[in-house]
Amino acid sequence: MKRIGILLLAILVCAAVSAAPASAGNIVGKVTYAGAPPPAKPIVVTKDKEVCSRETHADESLVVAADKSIANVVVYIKDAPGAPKMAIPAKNPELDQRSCKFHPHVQLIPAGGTLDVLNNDGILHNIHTYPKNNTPVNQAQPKFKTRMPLKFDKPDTVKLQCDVHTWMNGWLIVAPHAWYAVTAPDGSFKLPDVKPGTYTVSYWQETLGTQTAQITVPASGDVTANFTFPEKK
Ligand SMILES: [Cu+2]
Repeated sequence: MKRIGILLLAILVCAAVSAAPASAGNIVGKVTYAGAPPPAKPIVVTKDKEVCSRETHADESLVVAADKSIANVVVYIKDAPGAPKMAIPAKNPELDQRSCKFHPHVQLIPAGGTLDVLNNDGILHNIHTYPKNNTPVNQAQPKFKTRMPLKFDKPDTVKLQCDVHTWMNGWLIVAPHAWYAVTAPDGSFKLPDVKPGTYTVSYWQETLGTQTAQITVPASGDVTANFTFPEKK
C-alpha cells in the first residue's frame, strides 16, 4: 500500500513538472581581450574641420578598456529555431552622424526594421552601405535632409561608410531574432529570455572576427557566460 502511495506521488510530481510552462533565462556576461589593451589610434580630420573637430576622433575598430573589456562585440545565437523575433520598436532606431562620426559605432536593429540616419551637422554626408543580403545604399545626405529612413528587410551584417569623410565608418547588425546583443563599453551583454537548452553562442568583433562557445541555459534562472578573445597577432 505504501509503495503504491509513493508511486502515485511520483506520478503526480512528474505530471506537475511536465505541465509547468517552459521557462526562459538570460545569458549574461562580459567580453574581454586576452592581450594588453591596444592604444587608441587618433584619426586626423582632413575635411570640414570646423564641424568635424567638435569631437575628438579615434579609430574604433577595436575599443578595449583598461580592464580589458571590449565594447561593440555582437553576441548572438546563430542556430536558434525556438527564438522569438526581435520586436520592431515603435520609434525607429537612429544612427546619428554627429561631428563627422557615426553614433553608435555598432548598432542592432530587427530584420524588417527601419534605421533613421540623422544629419544635424549642417554639412554634406553620404551614407554608403556594404550589405551581404540587403540592397546596397549609396546616398548623399545634404545638410537640409536631417533624417533619412533606411529599411533593412533581411538579416545581415552591414558595414557603413561616409564617402565624404573617409574616416567615418560603423556597422549595422540586422538581427533575425531576439537573441542578439551588443556589448556596452564595460564589455557586458545580455541575451534576453533564452529558452532552456544547450546553444552555440557566437561573438563577433569587427577586427577580431568570430569565436564560439557552448552554453547551457538551465530550466530556470540566468546563466553567466564570460568570453575572452585571444590576442590579435
Ligand atoms: Cu560624412
